[in-house]
This record gives sequence, C-alpha cells and structure tokens, in this order.
Amino acid sequence: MSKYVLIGSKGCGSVVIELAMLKAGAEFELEEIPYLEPGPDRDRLLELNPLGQVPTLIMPDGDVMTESAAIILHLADAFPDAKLAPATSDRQRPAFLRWLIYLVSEIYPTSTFSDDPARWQLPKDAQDGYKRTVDQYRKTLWGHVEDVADTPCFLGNDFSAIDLYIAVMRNWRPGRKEFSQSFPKLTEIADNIANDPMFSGVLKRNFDT
Ligand SMILES: N[C@@H](CCC(=O)N[C@@H](CS)C(=O)NCC(=O)O)C(=O)O
Repeated sequence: MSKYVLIGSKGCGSVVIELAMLKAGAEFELEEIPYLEPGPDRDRLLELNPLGQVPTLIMPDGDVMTESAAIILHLADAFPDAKLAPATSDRQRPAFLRWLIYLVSEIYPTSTFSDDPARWQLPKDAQDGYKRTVDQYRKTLWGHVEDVADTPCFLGNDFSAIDLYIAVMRNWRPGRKEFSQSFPKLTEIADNIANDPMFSGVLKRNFDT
C-alpha cells in the first residue's frame, strides 16, 4: 500500500482531513461509510478504531491514526510545504496549537454528546432542553474563537488547518445561517475556504451548498 486511506462520512470531521490531504497534495483514497450503521463497514471501523469514529486514517505503511488534530499535525510534519500548521519557530505556533486543540476538545464533543441525547440515556422529556442548553454553550465556545479570530485567515494572513475546521464545523448544528449571524469573522474565514477552487468541490459534496 502506498497511499493513505481515509475512512470518513459525509459532513463529518473527516471532511477536514480530506481538505488537508488536498492541500498537502497527499495521495489518498476516501472510503465513505455509514459509520454509525451496524454492518461490515462499521465492524471493520471498530477493528481499526475502538471508538468507531471518523476520521480514521490508514497510513501508507498500514498503521492506523485517529483523532483529527493528531492527523493534522502528522500531515503538517509530512508535507511542510502545505503550511497546515505554523513552523515550530513561528510565533503563531502556540496560538495555532491552542485553538486547534480547543476546536477538537471543547467544541467538537458538544456534537458527540448532544446530537443524539437518547444515546446517553437522557429521558425523552429532557432531550429538547438539553439540546438547547448545549447549543447555547457551543455558541459561547464559538464566541471565544470569534473574539480572537483574525481575517482573512484565523491566524491573519497565513492559512492554517484551523481555517479548514471552521469551514467544516460551521455547518454543524445549529447550522451555517445562525453561525453567520453570530460569527462574522469566522464566516469570512470559512467563506474564503469554500470559495477556494481547491476545496469548493469537497465542501459542496458534503454540505450541499
Ligand atoms: N476527537 C475526534 C472526534 C471524531 C468524531 O467524534 N467523529 C464523529 C463523526 S463527525 C464520530 O465518529 N462520531 C461517532 C461516535 O462518537 O460514536 C476527532 O477529532 O477526530
């Protein structure tokens, strides 16, 4: 095997990695699967990643990587010309690391733990209120990102993979319309990515926009 195999699903965090692969010019194959649906695809995914999450990446040497931020940092190392991350000596590097990890550890899990409250045994009559509370909290979390965001890229003039996350995650609940009303700088960053011919096709395919 000489290329990456990216296991992903429509509209998921795997789209961030697909965009990063394009930017890196990495050779990869995308395997889109219904990641939550019981069946052979999910069984195989669980063998590769016990959390059954996408993105799951099979490396050219057959090793497996999970966790989108780790995959981004790997791609940044393996394909430095793509500038997915500021160089270690760059003064933007600490801010990049801080907000990359914030996106995956603070904001991303608000989807995991509230998209389907029934999964977590929440009583039916509590589910709507819970979702509203989490949505409000997610809005607060995004607000902190908006407060520190620069434009046209999150880090100012320099593209980084954080821009890719924003371009993907703005489509998640409660949706990009509400997102654009609350977060103009993040919307500008996401629009710049969506208008880039390198990324526009993948974003259209995933988010029907
Ligand atoms: N921390 C992981 C989160 C990945 C994740 O939660 N992916 C979602 C799809 S967007 C998923 O697979 N959810 C299924 C689950 O958590 O059971 C990452 O950043 O890659």
